[in-house]
Amino acid sequence: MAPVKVFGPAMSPNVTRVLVCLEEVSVEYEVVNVDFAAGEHKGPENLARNPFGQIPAFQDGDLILFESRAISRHVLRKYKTDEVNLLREGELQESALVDVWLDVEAHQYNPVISPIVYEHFLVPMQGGTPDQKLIDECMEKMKKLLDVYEARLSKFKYLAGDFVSLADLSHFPYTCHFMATPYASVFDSYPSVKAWWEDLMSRPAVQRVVSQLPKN
Ligand code: GS8
Repeated sequence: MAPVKVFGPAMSPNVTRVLVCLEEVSVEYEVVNVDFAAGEHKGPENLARNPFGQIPAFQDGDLILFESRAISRHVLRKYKTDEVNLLREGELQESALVDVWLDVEAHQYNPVISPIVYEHFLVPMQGGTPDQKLIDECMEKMKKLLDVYEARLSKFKYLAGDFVSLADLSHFPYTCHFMATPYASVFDSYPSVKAWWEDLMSRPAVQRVVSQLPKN
């Protein structure tokens, strides 16, 4: 069977999210680069896959998808096994809690962490100066968020309960980059969050993706 295709560079966080899911369910995949510098993401081929001209896009046979969290859910639903059920499908309460914490990641965590990563790494790469005021504001919001995460993770091993799920894994891409910034030490004040992060990083699927990423 032809491997599924993921369009976009592996190091781009929303692409990384999809790769972690594919690794978790052991599905063979091909990463097809989309050259941002050449504007390929806004070209007709990528627009046909993702009408917003963004990455990632994804192809599984006839099915073409975009939006990394939707792609991730598709992958985990289609390729789930009895051992690897990272959406907790078939368990009404557990899957509802996975949805809750997946939404927390998308709507609370991502908007706070992504500007820090963007300002710290991408802005200088593009010749600009990081907006320190924005970083500082996001760091203040980050601490408030981590208070909530610490309370949750001091009661449960993972965000949705005592089982790992997409809700946890979805935090990996931006946190991985964040951990290479000088701001990473904020995690030291949150022992349960730190233990959770170390546990996620020790997962073989996560490590296989890490090995594909350039070192920051
Ligand atoms: C966000 C995709 C996105 O912002 C998702 O897939 O989760 N909600 C979407 N992609 C960025 C690259 S960062 O990984 C992108 O393609 N930016 C170019 C643009 O917006 O023009």
